[in-house]
Amino acid sequence: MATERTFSIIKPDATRRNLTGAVNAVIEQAGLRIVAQKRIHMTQAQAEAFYGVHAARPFFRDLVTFMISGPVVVQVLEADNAVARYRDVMGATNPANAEPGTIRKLFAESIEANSAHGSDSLENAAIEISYFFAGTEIVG
Ligand code: IDP
Ligand code: MG
Repeated sequence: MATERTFSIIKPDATRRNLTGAVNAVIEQAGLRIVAQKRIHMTQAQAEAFYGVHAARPFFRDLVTFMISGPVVVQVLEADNAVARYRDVMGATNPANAEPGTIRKLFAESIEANSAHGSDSLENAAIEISYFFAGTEIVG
């Protein structure tokens, strides 16, 4: 299996509850390496661009408002099969449907405030990583 990099966000509901370390422990225990990480407060323009694919969805406005409601931690995660592996580690979008032990089952407050973002494809991972990180900030 090929080594991949995926993009992760620890969302404002998790940073607000001081869960950055707890989420990172789940990530690391699953064998994903955190090869870049920084805490930022997204601007409205950044959040709108990042979630642009969802612009037509009914929850888009609320999602952008939520994502700029507090700081987030943006990360690059590296592992064999990192994209699919991190989707598994996060669990289903709706925490009610997430498997036990996943980040969303453990920590999410709701389908919106669901504690984590993870890229859905290798192609989107590269786009999302380059949106927030310079190559020199990623140390594998
Ligand atoms: P994903 O994060 O599991 O990939 P997406 O469908 O890409 O899920 O949705 C992006 C984000 O939008 C979700 O993580 C969640 O925060 C929010 N979201 C998705 N569906 C809903 C919904 O039905 N109501 C409110 N927020 C939603
Ligand atoms: Mg998605």
